[in-house]
Amino acid sequence: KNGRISMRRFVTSEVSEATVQEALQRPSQRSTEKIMGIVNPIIKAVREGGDRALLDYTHKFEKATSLTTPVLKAPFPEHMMQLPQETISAIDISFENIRKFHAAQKEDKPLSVETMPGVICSRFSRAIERVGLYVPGGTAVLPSTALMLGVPAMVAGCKKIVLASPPRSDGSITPEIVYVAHKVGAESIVLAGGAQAVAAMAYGTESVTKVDKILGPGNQFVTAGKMVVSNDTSAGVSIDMPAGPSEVLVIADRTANPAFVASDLLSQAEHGVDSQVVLIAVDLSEEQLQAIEDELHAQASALPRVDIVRGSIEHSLTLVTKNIEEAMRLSNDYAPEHLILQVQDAEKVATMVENAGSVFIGPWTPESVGDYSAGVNHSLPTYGYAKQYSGVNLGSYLKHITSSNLTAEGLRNVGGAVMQLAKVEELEAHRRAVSIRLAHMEKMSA
Ligand code: HSO
Ligand code: ZN
Repeated sequence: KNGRISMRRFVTSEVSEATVQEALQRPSQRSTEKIMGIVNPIIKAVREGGDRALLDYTHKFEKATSLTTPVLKAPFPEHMMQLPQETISAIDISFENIRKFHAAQKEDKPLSVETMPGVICSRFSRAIERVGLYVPGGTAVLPSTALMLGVPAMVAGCKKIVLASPPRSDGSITPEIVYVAHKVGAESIVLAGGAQAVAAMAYGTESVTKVDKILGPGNQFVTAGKMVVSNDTSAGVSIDMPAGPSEVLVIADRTANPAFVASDLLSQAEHGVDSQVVLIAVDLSEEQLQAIEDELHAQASALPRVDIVRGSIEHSLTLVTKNIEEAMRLSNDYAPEHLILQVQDAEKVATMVENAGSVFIGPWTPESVGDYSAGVNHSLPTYGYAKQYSGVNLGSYLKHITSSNLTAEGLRNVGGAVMQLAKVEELEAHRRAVSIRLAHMEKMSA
């Protein structure tokens, strides 16, 4: 329990590629079958029993037995968002930076292309009308997650923003979350967590507004709940992305400050015992590796959450590579949620990134700035899903709608291709929808 806090270490040139790959395997999640066995009945109960079932679960799981209504409707009472001035300004600064960065993701005008003379294809976007934003409870309160999910919803123009977060055992909700809900213009806060909160937002209850999309991180029950409801066509709800434990991969070379490197590894490690922490050390000497390990132990020992850190550091590792190319190859293969580059010419190295949720460039950019206040989103793909998913962004709250608009000339230009393909597919009505118009044009001009 009091032993040295240290990571396993592999020098890639001294072990097989298989060993490296094995070491980089994420620990497998608890069997989905078992989780589904718990989650499915909860979802069914809330879908059928509405508020009553939702409240029962909150009484049971959150121990919030005094809670008599599962929803807090806006306008939220002042006394529920009383906060120290420092916290208010910190939230306000972060809110503004996140707002700016996500507002910049708006297209200034619908895109429009004339693919052939008279054939105009356009695309415009509309906000998803109702979104449900899940803000996890658990070992830490996360008002920053409310910001990361709520601000882009506000910027996108979603008409109904519903927040859900498990209440404390006295039935209350952290004032920081209420304040953020107020700032983003949320219509309500669902005082519930887990799969029951997800089900309530997916199907709606007497007092919970049904939503069109559910976003936000959560534990395995929340994630499983999101998968179930998004697969139920009768719910008509989509989700942001699959979620797993949070991760960071730090690439450090000889120019990196060992104390900075250790502090970044630890800020991820303190999230939870299942957090993934990987260090790729590029051509570091034994002394430099030792310096990082000493820092890691010393800094970790002084942390309030040292027990959680111990748990996550246990399954974390250092890979020592020969050069930055090898490091980037391993990183792209791992596809980390967060990638921190503490290397020479970090900006140039960033151009080599193929797979990552969010990248933190250079010595003055700890992940924490992105977690809270820089403006980038912290709701990111984990578990290797950075290979095919983007983190939450403005587009997560929009649908893109396309339109075509042809002139008579346009139809004359493209009609031949359409009719020929319709013929190939033996869809005569398709072909005639064009030929009937072309014939009409001819008649008119005759
Ligand atoms: N690093 C977490 C986000 C977070 N950090 C919230 C602090 N609070 C996942 O990206
Ligand atoms: Zn974090």
